[in-house]
Amino acid sequence: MTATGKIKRFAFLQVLAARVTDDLVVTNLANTATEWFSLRPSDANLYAVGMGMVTPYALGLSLALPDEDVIALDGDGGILFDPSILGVMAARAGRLTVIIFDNGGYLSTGKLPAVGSLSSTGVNLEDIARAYGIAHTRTVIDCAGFEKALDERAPGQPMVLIVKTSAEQQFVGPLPMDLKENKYRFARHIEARRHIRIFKPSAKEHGAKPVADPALRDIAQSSFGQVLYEGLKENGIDFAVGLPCSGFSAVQGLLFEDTSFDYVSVPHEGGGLGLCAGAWLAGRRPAALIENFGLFASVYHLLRGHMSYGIPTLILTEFRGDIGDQEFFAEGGEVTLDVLKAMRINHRVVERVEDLKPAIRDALRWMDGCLRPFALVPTFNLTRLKS
Ligand SMILES: Cc1ncc(C[n+]2csc(CCOP(=O)(O)OP(=O)(O)O)c2C)c(N)n1
Repeated sequence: MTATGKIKRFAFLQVLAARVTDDLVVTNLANTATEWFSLRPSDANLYAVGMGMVTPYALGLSLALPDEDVIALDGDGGILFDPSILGVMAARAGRLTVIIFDNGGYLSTGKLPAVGSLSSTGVNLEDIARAYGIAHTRTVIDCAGFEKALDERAPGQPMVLIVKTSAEQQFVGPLPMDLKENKYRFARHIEARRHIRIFKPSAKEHGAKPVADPALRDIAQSSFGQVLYEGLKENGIDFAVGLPCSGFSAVQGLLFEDTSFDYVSVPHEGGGLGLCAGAWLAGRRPAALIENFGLFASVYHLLRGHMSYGIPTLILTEFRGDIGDQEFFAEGGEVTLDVLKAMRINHRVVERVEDLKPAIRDALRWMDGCLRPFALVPTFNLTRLKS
């Protein structure tokens, strides 16, 4: 592996630490996290986010808190894992700065990695960002250039800043907390700063009346998509992501067209779940509307992200391959519930349209107490219900 720059990442982080004030900072895993912790220990940092999730988490935060400055400290390996998130970022203005430390490799996997990342073979990260539509990009190789690029950030204009670094790391000791403590500290920080409540432990135990079933009016006249749309909104879901899939196309369309609702159409379900996690950390109630094959594509994101930190998100999983569907989806259908079970993601199959709204309500209550995702799996036949 050949490093792409001459100056170590720690030197750039020192420059950054001298400049940040109350910025929310989401860091890559391993030494990026520990180096940043040693320079700017703060509850405004979310550390050690997994590969391909740093920029999605930061973008989710930025979308949920558009007047806050958010910084992602990503790596070349991290962003190359799934650069499609840059296209979502380009479509949405925000006070988000994505800094990609490009050392040409997967450095924290070993001191002398033999295998470089694609950036060491000539793939240009700034070209990728621009190809995805990011207008404001820079590549820098020294601290003076880094400072200048930081000064050139324009409010409301997302920026991707590639920093070429040497392969040298600074070994400053481990993080003094696990991911769950980090999640609590970070979210409590946002609660205090924004005067909002993110943690809402079970209302039942505190004497509050359960919310009455919002359900069941006019069901006979409504399609599945309409009831789901109403159920999400009536139960306080205020942020959703989705990748088009036939069973959810009606609800996705309704959410997309609803100008009062924050719906983000994503090119990869895993990145979408990253957005949900970021949005939840900023006080939103997120939902992901994804096909079960998208759930399979997100196993990594859920285990390394939501389940590691303990972050709730309502997952609506389309049940392709369920009985009633075409046989060529059967293998995926057969394992869907087992995959959820293996991930220890609590879930409920919903068969009847009148159970949909109560199921959403109960799932949200469960997640408030248990701080993990919950999946609702409407049967194939239910998703095909016409009014
Ligand atoms: C999905 C996944 N595959 C492999 C790994 C092992 N791994 C840990 S750190 C790392 C390198 C990440 O590269 P980059 O984002 O460029 O950061 P760097 O280590 O170079 O600082 C890898 C591959 C992982 N954490 N996640």
